[in-house]
Amino acid sequence: MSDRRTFSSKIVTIERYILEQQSDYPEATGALTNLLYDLALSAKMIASHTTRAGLAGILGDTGEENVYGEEVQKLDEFAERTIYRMNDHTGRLAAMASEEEADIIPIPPNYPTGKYVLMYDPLDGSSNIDYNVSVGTIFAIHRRRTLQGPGALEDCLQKGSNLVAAGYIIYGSSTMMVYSTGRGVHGFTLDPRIGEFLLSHPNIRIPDKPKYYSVNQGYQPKWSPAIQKYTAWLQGDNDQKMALSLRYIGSLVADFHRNLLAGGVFYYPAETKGGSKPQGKLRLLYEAAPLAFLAEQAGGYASDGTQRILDIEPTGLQQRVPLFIGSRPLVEKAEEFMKTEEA
Ligand code: AFP
Repeated sequence: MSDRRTFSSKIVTIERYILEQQSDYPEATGALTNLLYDLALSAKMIASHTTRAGLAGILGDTGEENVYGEEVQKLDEFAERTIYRMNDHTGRLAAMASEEEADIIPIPPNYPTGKYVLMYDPLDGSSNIDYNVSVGTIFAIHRRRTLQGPGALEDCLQKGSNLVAAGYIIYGSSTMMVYSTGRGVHGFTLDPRIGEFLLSHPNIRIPDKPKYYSVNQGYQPKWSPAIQKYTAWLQGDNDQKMALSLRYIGSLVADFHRNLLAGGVFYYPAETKGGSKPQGKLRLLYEAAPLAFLAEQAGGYASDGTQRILDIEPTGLQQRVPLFIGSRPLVEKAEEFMKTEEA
């Protein structure tokens, strides 16, 4: 018989972990705890589809476009519906907002409303699905601002520093849920044999020594001189002769996750020189702010090049922002380069 002491780490399910965290707050009603647990359950349902995507014959476009004019894939729809149906009736939410929808998603009038709003990108990186590349779900939770009744737009248009919780699920070689309620970042890996998320990455901190820079270098001709110089700096044009390796998947959750664990910077800058993306591509509320919350909780930082992402007051659900995110010194370096442009 094997020695039981060989395995020193405890086996902790996400359910138990979330509950234990709640017990530190005697005033907590359990609404946030249950909301996070429902998201973990949604993740399992979505993961069961992403892993069978090819087999189930659900690959391919639906032929429709989302509010940004991008093609919607069938798995997007499944993820969207799953998260909505898991959360519309629980009495924990005042409203939801999804990257796939132009307006806020109200709670049906026959169900009670609650004190939180949930914003989510149901399946980020979905253009990669057909190629078996990792995709992800991103979520952000705010406390509602309005006092009662149905949730309103102003409940969703809050800056990232007000976030109560945020996280993502990555559907990759394994499925992981990574989240923070403002007390560190914790990662759980789904054991498909037992259908449980188990704590695998407690208290994630971005390593001090960065390894990677991540950017779509194909757009380089459209970058401003500051971004060009910053990229050269990352490639070794610096006093320390520190040259980082390039890794870019084109699936934000996967790129962010790798750099969170390995150290590095991801950026999606604004395009100049007649480029079609003057504000970059990524959405403040569904992508930049929740990941910025996680980055800061892990000792990193996120900026739009001139200011902290978490300090940006949103003006619309679909607002885009340039994004620099990851190891703090690397993101601050980007801000330094951007300042030279302003001067
Ligand atoms: P899709 O959901 O259309 O695949 O877009 C993914 C994404 O929003 C984000 O996950 C990536 O970081 C980024 O776009 C990749 O964009 P580029 O293809 O322009 O590099």
